[in-house]
Amino acid sequence: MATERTLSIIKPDATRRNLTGKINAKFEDAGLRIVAQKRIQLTIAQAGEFYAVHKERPFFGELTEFMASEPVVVQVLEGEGAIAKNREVMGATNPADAAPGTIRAEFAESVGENSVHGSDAPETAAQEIAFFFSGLELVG
Ligand code: IDP
Repeated sequence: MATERTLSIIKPDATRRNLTGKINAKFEDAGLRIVAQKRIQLTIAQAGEFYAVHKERPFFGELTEFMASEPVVVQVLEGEGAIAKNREVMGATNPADAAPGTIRAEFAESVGENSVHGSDAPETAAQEIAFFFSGLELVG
């Protein structure tokens, strides 16, 4: 399997509860390397641009307000099959359905406030990484 990069976001519910280190340990234990990371405060407009694919969904307003409610940690994870591996470590969108030991099973508060975002495919990973990071910020 090829080495890939994926975009991860530690969401406001998790940064608020000081869970960045515990979540990063899950990534590193799974063999994912954090090759870029920064803490930022999104505006509602920026959150809307990032989640544009969901703009017709009923939860769009709630989602963008949540993502802009407190700082997030955006990061690039690298590893063999990193996109799928990260989705595995994250667990299902709804923490009630997430497998034991996954980030969402252990930390997520609800289907909306679910602690982490992870890209779902190579094309979206490339777009989402470019949304937050310049090439100079990626140190492999
Ligand atoms: P994913 O984050 O597991 O890829 P998506 O279906 O792409 O899940 O949804 C993006 C994000 O939108 C979720 O992580 C969650 O924060 C939010 N979301 C999804 N479904 C709901 C819902 O039914 N109510 C509120 N927020 C939701």
